[in-house]
Amino acid sequence: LRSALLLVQILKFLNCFVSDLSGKMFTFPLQTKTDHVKLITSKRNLSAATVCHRSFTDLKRDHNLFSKSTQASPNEFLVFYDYTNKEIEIHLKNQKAEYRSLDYKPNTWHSVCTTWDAGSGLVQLWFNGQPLTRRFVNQSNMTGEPIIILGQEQDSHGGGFDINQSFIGMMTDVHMWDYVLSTCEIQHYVSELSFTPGNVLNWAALDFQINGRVLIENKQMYCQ
Ligand SMILES: *[C@@H]1O[C@H](CO)[C@@H](O)[C@H](O)[C@H]1NC(C)=O
Ligand SMILES: *[C@@H]1O[C@H](CO)[C@@H](O)[C@H](O)[C@H]1NC(C)=O
Ligand SMILES: *[C@@H]1O[C@H](CO)[C@@H](O)[C@H](O)[C@H]1NC(C)=O
Ligand SMILES: *[C@@H]1O[C@H](CO)[C@@H](O)[C@H](O)[C@H]1NC(C)=O
Ligand SMILES: [Ca+2]
Repeated sequence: LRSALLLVQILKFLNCFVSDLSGKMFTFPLQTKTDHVKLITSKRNLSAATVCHRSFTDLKRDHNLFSKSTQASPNEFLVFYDYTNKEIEIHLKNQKAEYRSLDYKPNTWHSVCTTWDAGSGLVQLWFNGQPLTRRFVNQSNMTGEPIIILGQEQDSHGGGFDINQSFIGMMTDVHMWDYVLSTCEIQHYVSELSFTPGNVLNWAALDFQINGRVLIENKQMYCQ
């Protein structure tokens, strides 16, 4: 028992634990060019993907929402808010799909789901449960060793952070699947009903490392 406890201590120290973050959120309270959370997955070679997350911020500048890089492509899969153009951009390698006319209110939770399929080349953003126009990007499978980061945007594989693109606020319910979710599944995710958790990243069994001042807190609910 003593050695088991020691092992737990060591694993906690190394921050390499698979945790159930249900009901929790990451709080990014500081503007830095360093603080971030790295999400770890063993999945490689995706021919399709869906990424969903909820975020809350009052930033009046560009910021990263989800940054997945490989050695070959720092923007292999990037969900980015461009403040100048008031748009959410989905970058896939060297191409992007731009989504404007969004009611991206500050100090409000927004759920964002992005689907992509290499076969059809179609990308689609779902903003607070509303499906937006499907766009075409001509990219092949995602291959290679990924680094997935919340809180900072990668200009190089695992680095190249820009303080003016950092995320300040709260994030929760980050999931990634290696297929395109059905309309029903996305609606269940958005409504916080039961859905099949991500098989690439699963918020309820998340393998992650915190770097810097990022806190794990309970989601703030209304007092019942
Ligand atoms: C992923 O793809 C790369 C290159 O296409 C290949 O070398 C590697 O074996 C593949 N890995 C898996 C787990 O399929
Ligand atoms: C992309 O991945 C799918 C599924 O893993 C595989 O069937 C297909 O051959 C891959 N395509 C290329 C061009 O590697
Ligand atoms: C997609 O890219 C491939 C390889 O670069 C090219 O052969 C093909 O014509 C492109 N398809 C479209 C619709 O742009
Ligand atoms: C970040 O933005 C501030 C305010 O616009 C600017 O003064 C500063 O030079 C920028 N820093 C970097 C590293 O781009
Ligand atoms: Ca950047």
